[in-house]
Amino acid sequence: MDRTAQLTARPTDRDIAYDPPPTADSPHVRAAKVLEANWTGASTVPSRGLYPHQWSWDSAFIAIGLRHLSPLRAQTELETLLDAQWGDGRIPHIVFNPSVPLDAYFPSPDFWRSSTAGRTTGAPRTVQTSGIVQPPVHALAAWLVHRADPGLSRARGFLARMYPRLAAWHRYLLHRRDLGGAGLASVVHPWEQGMDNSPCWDAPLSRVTPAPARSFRRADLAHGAPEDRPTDLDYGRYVRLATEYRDRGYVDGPGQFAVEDPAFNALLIASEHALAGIATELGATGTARHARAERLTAALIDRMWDPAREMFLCHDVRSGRLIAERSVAGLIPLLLPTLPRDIATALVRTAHGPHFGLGATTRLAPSYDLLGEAFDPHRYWRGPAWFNTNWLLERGLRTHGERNRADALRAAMLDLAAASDFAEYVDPYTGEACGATGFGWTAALTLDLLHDFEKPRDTKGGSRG
Ligand code: 9WN
Repeated sequence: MDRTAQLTARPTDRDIAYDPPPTADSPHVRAAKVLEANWTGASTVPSRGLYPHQWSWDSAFIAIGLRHLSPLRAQTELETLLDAQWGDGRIPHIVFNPSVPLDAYFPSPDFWRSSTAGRTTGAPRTVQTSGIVQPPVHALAAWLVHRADPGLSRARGFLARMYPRLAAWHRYLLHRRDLGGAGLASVVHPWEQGMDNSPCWDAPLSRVTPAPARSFRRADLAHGAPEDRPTDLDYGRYVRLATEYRDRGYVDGPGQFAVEDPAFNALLIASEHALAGIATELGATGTARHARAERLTAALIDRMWDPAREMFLCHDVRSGRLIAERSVAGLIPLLLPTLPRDIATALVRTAHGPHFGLGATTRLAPSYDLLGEAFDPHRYWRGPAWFNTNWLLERGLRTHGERNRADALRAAMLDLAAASDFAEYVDPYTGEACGATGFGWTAALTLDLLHDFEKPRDTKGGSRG
């Protein structure tokens, strides 16, 4: 199997071939209802209350699930996001819905001021966006969406329109964001990596002077449990970093915060393999992209692999040191098909060992080290389990032949997603629902996991491709 196929292939060898057909209250129907309720006509919000706009990596995961309901809507989801791409190639982390009141989410468009502050970096004029990015899951999503209905995709010229934009996005990350000089992409804000409040950011953030709490008004505390959300001090630092970036016109260069993260870079590499597949589908050759993905994999290992902890760590570009915190981000490179066997085996061991507890103490992989000092099973990205990271781990386990472990993780995800009413995140030990319910990517990735069970088993091609 070639590398793109390996990355996107779904299991063909499960013991259970059929699931009962969907009924009114089956997880399939309930997940579809969540996506219906969160659909705005051109894209899907992560959550109607807490996150009422379009988010970048959420949309990529949502498209991956949506393709099973409506390949057209899945294509539209990605097209809407990429319509807001900046001239320098960046895909913004939020695309604002102009009909949502400004005070529904902070920071709102009047904070980012993309069309004015981002003028020199090519921010779009007609749509308001944030100025930072999120993990590059998009090429992988576009490829999976295409494969759900290649006829429709070809008829609409979906990949032909996506390819140059996705290529520009990767170019932006690999050039403008190579702040460490190792060929890997850096994030310049914790929101960019997607795991906002991870203890990995505590050390680099401690160097940032917080913006005064009275200078901004948070909207997130009105939803869910305020004690689970980041503190005002954390928000002060998030605001300071975003303000400084905005005030220098969103031009990339040395700032106060620059971190190379293993999950962000692994997703970039996985997406580079997917871009190779897209290039081939469009009649070009994917060889150079596969080769680049392999070089990036080698750089990731060289720069971030910690043989003693048997996982990847974040690299703080400002201090030049690895950040000694175990986050689920350090397991996500398992997704990569060309990871050396010994590293893949070590990652599987770590995921199932005392720090993450899979198959033993936890139901899903926690976002952070169970034994870490900062661990808290309910606090945002400091311990709870998210469905997108577990979905990536499930793929990684399957990619490296860990079929039984992947099946167990998949079963636990399906169980907890439905039982938690498609929660944003759950307590990793008990599965208790936390944050918003009716969360977009939880519903979408549930559909993706379920998809296999609703079709006769295809013993040759795989059905979740
Ligand atoms: C900031 C939308 C996003 C996710 C992130 C998650 C959270 C935002 C916030 O919600 O971040 O981007 O306000 O906390 O951490 O992963 O994309 O679901």
